[in-house]
Parts: sequence; structure tokens; C-alpha cells
Amino acid sequence: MSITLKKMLVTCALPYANGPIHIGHMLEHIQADIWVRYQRMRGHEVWFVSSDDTHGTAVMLRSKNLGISEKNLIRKIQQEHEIDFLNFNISYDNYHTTHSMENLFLIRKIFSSLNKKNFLNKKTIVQLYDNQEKIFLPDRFIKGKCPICYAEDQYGDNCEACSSIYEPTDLIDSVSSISGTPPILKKTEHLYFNLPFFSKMLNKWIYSGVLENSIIKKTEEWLKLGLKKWCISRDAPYFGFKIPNFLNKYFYVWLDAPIGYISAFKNLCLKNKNLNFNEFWNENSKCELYHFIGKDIIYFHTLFWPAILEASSFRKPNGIFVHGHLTINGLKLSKSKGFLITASDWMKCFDSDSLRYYYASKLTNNISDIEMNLNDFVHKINSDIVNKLVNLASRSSSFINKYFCGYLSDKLDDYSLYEFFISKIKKIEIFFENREFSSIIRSSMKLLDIANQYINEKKPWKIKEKIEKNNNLHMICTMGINLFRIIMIFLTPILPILSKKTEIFLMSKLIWDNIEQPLLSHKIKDFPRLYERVGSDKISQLLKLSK
Ligand code: NOT
Ligand code: ZN
Repeated sequence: MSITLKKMLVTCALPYANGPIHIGHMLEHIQADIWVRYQRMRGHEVWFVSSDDTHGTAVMLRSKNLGISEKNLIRKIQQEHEIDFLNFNISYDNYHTTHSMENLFLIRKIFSSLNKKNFLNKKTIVQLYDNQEKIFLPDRFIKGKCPICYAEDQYGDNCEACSSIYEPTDLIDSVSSISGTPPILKKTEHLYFNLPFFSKMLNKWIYSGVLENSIIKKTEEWLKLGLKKWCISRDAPYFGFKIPNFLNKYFYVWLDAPIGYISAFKNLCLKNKNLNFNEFWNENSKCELYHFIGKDIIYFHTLFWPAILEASSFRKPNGIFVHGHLTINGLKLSKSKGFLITASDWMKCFDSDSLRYYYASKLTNNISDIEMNLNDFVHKINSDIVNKLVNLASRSSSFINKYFCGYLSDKLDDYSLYEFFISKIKKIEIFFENREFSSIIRSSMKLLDIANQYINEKKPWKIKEKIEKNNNLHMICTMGINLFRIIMIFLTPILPILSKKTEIFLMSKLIWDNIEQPLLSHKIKDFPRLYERVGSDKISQLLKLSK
């Protein structure tokens, strides 16, 4: 069946350039990558970009601590991030940086557009100031009690317990996390974006099919509380882009970070002359734009971002896909609490397909948190990938190689069973489209149980007449290989390494549109080592590294 081909741009939230990629970040990049690989398999034109988020006080203080310049820090970190994404086969077309010419150009353009349309105004406010360190305190460097739900130990900008957004001065009993002293109040002038002006537009936009229901509800609550003007400037010292004609003031990192989505694509257009920037970003672009994000940054993406885009006459996203947070053995990943499994530590103990598979087995399209139990992980990988999937190929191919010179028969043993597998395609397509990856894994495993059961019942190892072409043995083993191939096509977006190895083994590409035609009278290779069992002894090694 033919489908209408689309052009899409897909992004992940930009990781901060102040620390390593951990497997919590990787949840999002893997989720988006699976979706992107699926869309590409269906023939759509998909551009997948992200970038390091380089500005702000955290990067500034980090580089100060390390005694290197910010530029050197972000260069080094970007290299490490790119290696991590490569190791996990995240198929970015471009991975850029917000400290770039493109981003500077775009923020200036957007700034001047906001200015021209009168969406900005200056206001003098009092702000929390660390009088010991002589620095205005960014929201993330103030801790105190949430003014809404009274949860302890919350940052100055939003509450992790109740997701409320507030002013840092609203925080109760605050202290500076730079010096540990209680901050003082100090006057300063700032630039505000007229977010309330866009309430009406946002109130409509959130119902236009871009958000899941639970995200609509959250955003509705914020809209009901009433939007406030958004402060988009920060005082020096700051690492970021200077605001034109506003002495010692910088653009707030949360303004230039989402613009990083646009600039990563703009930079890609420089490298690929066939791409047309305006076609993707014009106000009435027909191309589709999707952002994958975590639930902690919904506000920025459902309110600020569409308002800024609307205000500066860029197109708005078609979908914002939000995932929950990762817990490991019940614990939250946290640098400050000393429990962080980095992507590179993971690769010292396990492979990347296994993490991709495990995440897929847990991912749905809602924002519930994802719990990773490491024993369960080892068990699932060995039982699903090794015992069910790879084993089906191994037990079927050995006879093909031994008695039939590696050639598949020209008929299948059981066409109705083959048809039954094919009848699941539509369902799998819908699961992929809707990002219900756990259902794909569940359905695939059910099918594998049926396939393995089929081999168990046919007992090819008991068949006496072996050599003659197209005998039962030949057709049963060919059937096994073909059922394996169907499942491998389904799992290709999830398991890129295993699927590459499978293509070499089957001497045939795993192509979505070819699922329905079985591989017949076709030569395959000797059965290779497709996948190594994962060792439970590696769990303690990983936990040691993560301390
Ligand atoms: N660096 C941010 C974070 O929370 C994400 C920025 C995403 C870009 O890790 N954003 N917008 N809007
Ligand atoms: Zn709260």
C-alpha cells in the first residue's frame, strides 16, 4: 500500500554542555531515534537534529572551576557528546552547538522582530544577588521551599514535585548554592517578552493535535492561572550572547536554547545544498516539525516556544512528544546525589542495542516514569533477544547450511502461519507511529513464541530424508528463517546493530515494503554470531563505575 510521503524535522532537547551524557538523556535520544528510523524506513524524508546547549551560568561556573575558558569546555564536551550518540547509533543528520554563528544570527533576527512588533519592554526589578560572589543568582543556583506545594530543596524556577513555575524571589528560605549564603535583594533592569499577549493563540493551539491529553491538561492549568511576562535577559557575568544596545546584559539561555533547534537545521542547510531552510521554517511551512522532550521542560515547549515562534513569524511544531523520567533500581539519576550512569560507562559493561531494546520494551506515549531494574534488564535481553529471536534463526539456519548449500527452498511449509505474521503489520505500524514501543516488543515476542513453538512441533532435527531439495526439512527451516526475518524488520528501528548483522547473514536488506514477499530460493550465509548473551556480573561493574 502506498502512503503519502512527508518531509519532517525531528529534534531532541539540547543537552547542557556542562557534563556527560548519561543514560537518562539517552532515553530520549533513543526514543526519538527509533521513531526517526521507522519514519525513514517508510520512505519519509526525515531530518534529525540536536545540539549542545552551551550558555548560562552553569557552564560559566564549571569552566571557572576547571580553570579553562568556556569555549574550550564546550568544545571538549561537544566532542564527548557526539561520541556517545554515535556509540548508541543515534542517527543525527546534524549535531550542532548553540554557541554558533547560526544561533547568534537567528537570535538577533528574532530579537529585532520582537522589538519591531513591540513585544518587548524593559522593567527594573529586584533580584536575588550573592553578595559574597558578586553575582546575580540564576534560578538553578537558588534552593529553597516551593511556594506552591512547600516541597523542600527546590530550584528557583520550577518545582520538581508539583511542576509549578514561579519567580525565584517567591521561593521560601532560599540560599545561594554558589556560596551557601542567603541571597540579598538587588535592583536591576531587565527585558520582558509579552507572553500574555499570546494566551489566546496558545489556548487554541494546544487543542490542534500537537499534544497528548495529559500535556494539554497541564498546559491548561498554567493558562488558567494566567501567563506572566517572561524575562529574557540576564546580568553579566554570564556566558551567552550579548543583547544589542543593553549594556552588560545577555540573552537568557532559555531563549537561545530552543532557537538552537532552528540553528542546528540552518547549519545543516549549509552542509546540504539541497535543503531549503525556508521550506521548513516559514510561517506556513508544509513540512512537519516534532520535538521530543522530557516532562520537566513542558512549560518551555508548550508556552514560551510557540509564542516566540508566532511572535517572530516562524512556523510552530506539529507535535511535542513528552516522556517521563528514568529511575534505576528505584533511584533517580542525579549528579549531586552521586548516582550517575554515563553513556560511556554503560558501553564499558554492555552494548548499545541492549539499552535501546530495554527502553523500547518500557516506552509508551505517556509521561509515566520508566523504571530500569538491572536484573530485569539482563534477564529480558537474554530471554528475548538471545533465547527467542536469535535462537529462531540459529536453529533454522543450521540445516539450511548443512544440507542445502545455504539455499532457502522455493516454497514455505505453512503459508497460513506466514499470513498470520503479515497480518500484524498494520498494528505494528500504528504502534510505531504513536510511539507505543512497548507494544511492539510485546507483539513481536508473542510472534516469536509462536514461531519457536512451530519449530518445536515440526522437530526438523528428527526428519530423516535430508538432502532432497524442497523436502519438509527444507521448507520448515525456510519458514523459520522467514518468520525471523519478519520480526527483524519490525525491530530494525530498535536494534540497528543486530539488524545490520542480520542483513549480512540473510544477504538481503531488511526493508519495510518487502515484508510481505518471503525470501525463497535465496542464498544465506553460515550462521554468524548475531548477539552475545549479556552477563549479570556486569551489573556490579556498572554500579561501581556509577558512584
Ligand atoms: N538544556 C535543556 C535541558 O533541560 C534543554 C533545552 C532544550 C531546548 O537539558 N529548548 N527549548 N525550549
Ligand atoms: Zn511544588
